[in-house]
Amino acid sequence: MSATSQAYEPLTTETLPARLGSIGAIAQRLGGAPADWSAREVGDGNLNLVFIVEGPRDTIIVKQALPYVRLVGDSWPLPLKRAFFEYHALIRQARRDPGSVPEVYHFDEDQALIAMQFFTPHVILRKYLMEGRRHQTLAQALGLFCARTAFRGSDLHMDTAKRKADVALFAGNVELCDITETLVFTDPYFDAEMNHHTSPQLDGIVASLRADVDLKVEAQHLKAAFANNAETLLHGDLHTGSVMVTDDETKIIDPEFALYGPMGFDTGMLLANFFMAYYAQPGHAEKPGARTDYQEWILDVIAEIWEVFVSEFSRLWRSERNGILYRRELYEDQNQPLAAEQALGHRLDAIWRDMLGFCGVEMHRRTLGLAHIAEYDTIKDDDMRASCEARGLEFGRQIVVNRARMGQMGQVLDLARLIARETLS
Ligand code: SR1
Ligand code: MG
Repeated sequence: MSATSQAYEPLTTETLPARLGSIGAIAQRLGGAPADWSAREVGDGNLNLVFIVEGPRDTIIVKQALPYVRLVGDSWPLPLKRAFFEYHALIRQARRDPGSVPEVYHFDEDQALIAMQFFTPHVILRKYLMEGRRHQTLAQALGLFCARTAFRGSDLHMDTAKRKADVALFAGNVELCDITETLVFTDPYFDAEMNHHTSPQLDGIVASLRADVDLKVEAQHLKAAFANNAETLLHGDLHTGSVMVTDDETKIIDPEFALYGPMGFDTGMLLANFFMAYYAQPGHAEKPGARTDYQEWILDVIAEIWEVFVSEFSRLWRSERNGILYRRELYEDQNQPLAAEQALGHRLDAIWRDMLGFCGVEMHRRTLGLAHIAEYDTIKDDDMRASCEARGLEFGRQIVVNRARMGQMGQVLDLARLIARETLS
């Protein structure tokens, strides 16, 4: 039984102070008595309850899993244990990239509840990008987070015993892996029950994507990589709704989909969400053409995230490669540092190719599947929305199918620009 000595029960704004009042870590942080605390529910994600709880001394976040998918309702049950995986991912991410994620104040496994740091005046990055706001250090922070968590959570850095134990621990996050396997890699490519898209405008392109043999073969290669290649501990759901920013800070939240998977996955998902923000800009422009410069800024951010990723991953490869793989005995210790550089180049090429593929399928599923994105959904004019979405779909298809032949970020960005300018039939 948990510290609250109760069987699992979802919190409400009314019950929260009394139910959490006896937990020392929470009570001390909030200050005063539970009767002095106020709570509001602000969860706008697809799965959980999220409360902002304010006390006389401090304000915290209390996140609690629900036993079902909030977006769909209780017809889709979902285990509470996802809070356990989120907690374990958060404490690992805090070690691997200090300061990037909320500090955990209290975890209650029975209540599927995490009390953690409240970021204010931060806003969700997705909203920030829709408003056309710029940020100086965003790419640096995101590139570092992706590289540090990818490298330090992998067998390039971890010893055998810790690594095996951790892979076994996160292997239990079965249902959330299943959501990604199904919603990202399968559903967009056939007429799945929960799919929806802007219709009739996108009907033609949707039919052609679902008939596209090359695309469907590549999508299943990517699914195989996701399911089989336990290279590192991933965030698992790193989109722009999982990032909070002020004009000079960047924080990463919500790693409940954490799993061991391929190194290019988190960066691919993240860049997909920037590319969709890029294609959505005409739908948010104050007047035609008003967001053209801003679109270029988004492409600059994409390029810088990848540049920072490569540079930090390479730095860690040279300085912290103490794990199971690519042992120094074989390279540096034999006075062959160039051999280690050769191996690094091969690993980065593989991450790059995977990253492009995951980026493309994420762009498809956020347009055709169950869970869409606000950048597109808030464009009221159906024709305008369809025009933005169709470009994202086309770009996604190109990078999935041609990723083995796309060697440079410049080439990818030129393709994005070309498709943005194209007259679509
Ligand atoms: C049923 S959950 C749908 C989506 O919401 C989450 O944020 C994940 O992205 C998941 O795929
Ligand atoms: Mg989430």
